[in-house]
Amino acid sequence: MIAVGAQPFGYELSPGHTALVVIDMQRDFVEPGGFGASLGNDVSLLHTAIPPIAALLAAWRARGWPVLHTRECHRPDLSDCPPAKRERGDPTLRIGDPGPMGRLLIAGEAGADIIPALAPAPGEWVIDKPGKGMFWATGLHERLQAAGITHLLFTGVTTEVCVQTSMREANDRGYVCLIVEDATESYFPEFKRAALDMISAQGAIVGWRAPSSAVLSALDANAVSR
Ligand code: C5J
Repeated sequence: MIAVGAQPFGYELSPGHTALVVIDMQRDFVEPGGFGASLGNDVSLLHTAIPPIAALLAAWRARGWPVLHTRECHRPDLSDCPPAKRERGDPTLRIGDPGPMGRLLIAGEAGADIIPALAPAPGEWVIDKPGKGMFWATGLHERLQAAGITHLLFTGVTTEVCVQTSMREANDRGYVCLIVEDATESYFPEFKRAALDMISAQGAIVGWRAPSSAVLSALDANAVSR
C-alpha cells in the first residue's frame, strides 16, 4: 500500500487496484455554449481543475493503472432522460436542444465529448451515465469488481453534484474513496468547500480528501510498479 497524506487521516492507496476517476470533464460543462452555461453558470470557474487532473492522468498512465472517465449524456431519443430532469428549471436550452456544440448532453454530439486536454487514452474506460451518479444504470459496479478495483480516486466536475453523488454511491458499495481537492471544481466555490467538508467529516464518513501534490509525492516516493 502507498500512504497518502490526507484528511481526516492517512489514506492507503492500493497500487494497481486504485482507479483514477475523472467525472464529466466534458465540453458541455467546461466550455461556453454547453449545458453548464445554459443553466447560467460561469464555466471558466471549472478550468483550474484541468492541470491537476492532467498530472494525475500522466501518473496513472505511467504506472499502467486503471483510469475511468465518465460522461453525463443521454440517448438521442431521450429514452433514458426522465422528463423530470429535462423539464427542470428555466435554462436557456434544455437537454436535447440544439446548441453551438450540437444537441445538449446527447451521446455522440461534440458537447458530450471530453475536453481535448483530458481526452481518454486507448484502453481507458469511458462510462456514459444518464444520471448524476456513475453507478446508476451503467453496470459499473460489476465491471469494477471483475477488474479487482477496490479503491477510487475522484476528480472532475462538479464537486457537489456528479462527483459527490458518484463518491457517495461508491462508498455505499464498499470502495475506499478519496477526492482530490484541486482536481475537482464547482460553479459555486462555497458548495465545493461544503462538499469536501461533508465528505471527510465524521471520520471520513464518505471518504478522504487530499491535494494532488500529496497524491503525486506519495507516488513519487514509491517505485513505479505495475
Ligand atoms: C451537473 C455534473 N452539475 N457533472 N452535472 O449537472 O456535475
